[in-house]
Amino acid sequence: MAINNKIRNRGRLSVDCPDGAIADCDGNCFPEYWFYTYQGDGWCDDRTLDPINLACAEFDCDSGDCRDCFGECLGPAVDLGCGCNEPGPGDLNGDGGFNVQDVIILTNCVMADNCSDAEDGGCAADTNVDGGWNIMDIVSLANCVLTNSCAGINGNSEYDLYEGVYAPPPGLNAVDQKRILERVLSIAQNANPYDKQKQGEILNILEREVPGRKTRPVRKQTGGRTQPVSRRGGRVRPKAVRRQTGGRGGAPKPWNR
Ligand SMILES: [Ca+2]
Ligand SMILES: [Ca+2]
Ligand SMILES: [Ca+2]
Repeated sequence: MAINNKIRNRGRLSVDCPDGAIADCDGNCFPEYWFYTYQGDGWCDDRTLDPINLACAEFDCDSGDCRDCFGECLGPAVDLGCGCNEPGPGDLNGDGGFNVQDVIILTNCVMADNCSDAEDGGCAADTNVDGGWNIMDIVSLANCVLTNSCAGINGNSEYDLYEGVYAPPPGLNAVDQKRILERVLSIAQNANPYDKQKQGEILNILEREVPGRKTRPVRKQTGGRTQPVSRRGGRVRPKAVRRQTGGRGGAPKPWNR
């Protein structure tokens, strides 16, 4: 891409910068090469970590780096693998989080062989993203809840850092949730993926141990849809999160004007 095309709309901001510098969205001057380097590099440069801010119309919302899946600049919507603003794999109850409640719903639909009857065609239940539904999905979900990495399976590891995403359900603390999931894994990991007896054992553990469990199997197409993730309120963009670390070295200061 030609440099002059990459830095779009340069000069529109009425800020005097030294020669070789350009003003960012906040009117701070930075060396031109910062713009070549940061605009459209796949990282959202909204001054969260580095001091430069390219998340405005003048820089095409950092050439799209800071747009959400609906195209809104700095918008809250995320695509976790089952569509923009839809619950992603592992979030079977569509509440935006991943915990043992989701494991219960998953185990129920695996046992009933009806995960694909859900409104999303079984996308949320296919936690190992192989197109099928069996004990391996239970293993994958239990493991990713234990390691706070369920959204990362679909390349959305930033979402894994959102506040409360791995909170256990009401009435259960994190220690007990961990213990229950480890018990589930101790059976599931060595089981034939289609073994109904093992699936039943897992369900028994969950039903005994999880308070206020919900046994509804999966959302049906005729049922009311749970609210999209970002309209629940309380969901915020992750703070100070990068997909990589250390790629840029120390953060320089804006140039003096
Ligand atoms: Ca960028
Ligand atoms: Ca959930
Ligand atoms: Ca699967």
